[in-house]
Amino acid sequence: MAERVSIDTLSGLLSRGASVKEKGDGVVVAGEREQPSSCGQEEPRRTRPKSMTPEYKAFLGFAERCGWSFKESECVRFLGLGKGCLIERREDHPKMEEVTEKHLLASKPLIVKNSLAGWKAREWTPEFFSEAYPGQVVIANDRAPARVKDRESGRPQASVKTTLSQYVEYMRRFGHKESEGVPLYLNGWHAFKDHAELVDDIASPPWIEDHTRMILQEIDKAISSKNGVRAAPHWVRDTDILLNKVFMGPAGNITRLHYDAHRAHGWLAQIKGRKLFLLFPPDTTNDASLLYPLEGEATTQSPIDPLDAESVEKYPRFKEARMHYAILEEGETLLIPDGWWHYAVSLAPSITVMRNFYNALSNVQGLVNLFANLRPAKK
Ligand SMILES: O=C(O)CCC(=O)C(=O)O
Ligand SMILES: [Fe+2]
Repeated sequence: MAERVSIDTLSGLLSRGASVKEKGDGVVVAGEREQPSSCGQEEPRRTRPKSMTPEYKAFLGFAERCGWSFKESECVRFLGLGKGCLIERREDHPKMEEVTEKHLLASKPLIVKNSLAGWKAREWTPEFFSEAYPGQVVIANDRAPARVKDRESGRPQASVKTTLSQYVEYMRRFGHKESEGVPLYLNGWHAFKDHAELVDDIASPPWIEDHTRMILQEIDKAISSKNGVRAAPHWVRDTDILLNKVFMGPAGNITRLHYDAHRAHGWLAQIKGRKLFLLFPPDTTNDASLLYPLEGEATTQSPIDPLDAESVEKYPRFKEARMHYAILEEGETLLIPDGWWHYAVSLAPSITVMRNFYNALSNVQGLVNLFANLRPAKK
């Protein structure tokens, strides 16, 4: 198990090459290395290299080139990735049927501005969380998603177990100094499972046709009539709630290029801060494999870092991929239809709510397949 660590050791741990333990899935957990007693003398200087993932290095280079002022229109020029296509953005609130047809069925991303009207979550800040749930245990990662390939290359994802109050303090202090290493990302917190009251602070966007709960109920009926046993009470509600997540962290937190598992659609609501999203259409995965999907990973991922010129050179077909991009601003919601590749990097301290969802007309099969593979436990 991961050891719980304090704020003073949180970032230092990774930069000092903390001891790591396997947790499965290519994820390792950082624990404080035992220090010999210093007998009142100053601790010897550590010589281990600083923790600096290639992705974070690439982000810092990008931020330098932009002078840390990221304008959407200029991003593409700084990326040096050709023209790209700005993701459609709407100011009005589109009708649900229209979004289903033009975006879910026609597979086209969309951003809706001012989409958080009535959400109490608009008042969320990192401090709100640390005051409301100071002792909540959370795990922060130096990169995401986890990759088997990282483990093979000897640089697996490192994770630190800490409390929300420690993490928020860490976030407040984080200043992009080399000595701090990579910003740790709180990207796997199931906030709504741990604190059911938070569900009241958000709402499903009225323009999104989300049938997830209904489909789960049908699956529940089908499984229980087939096996003659009822599933655990509340599993439908619990499974549904697990599809919602809160992501929080400093500028420079990165989600590497991937697409979401089980054919899920996703929406991401930006509560605080701004995030650069780079998206690539599903057909990039076909014969040409413009994104060079990695073998053997739990989720479908690409080895390409779009912010890193060397990585882009190394995978020459990538230049043919049609990039769609946007900076998601506070109060905006991004819809990513199933199969769309996406890369995200926080450009400022950020809080995002994400939900994966299913729709009866488009991706329902993904959810059915997921549960069709379940077998009743052997007696
Ligand atoms: O970091 C983000 O906001 C993107 C997260 C994401 O795409 C995911 O967890 O599947
Ligand atoms: Fe994703």
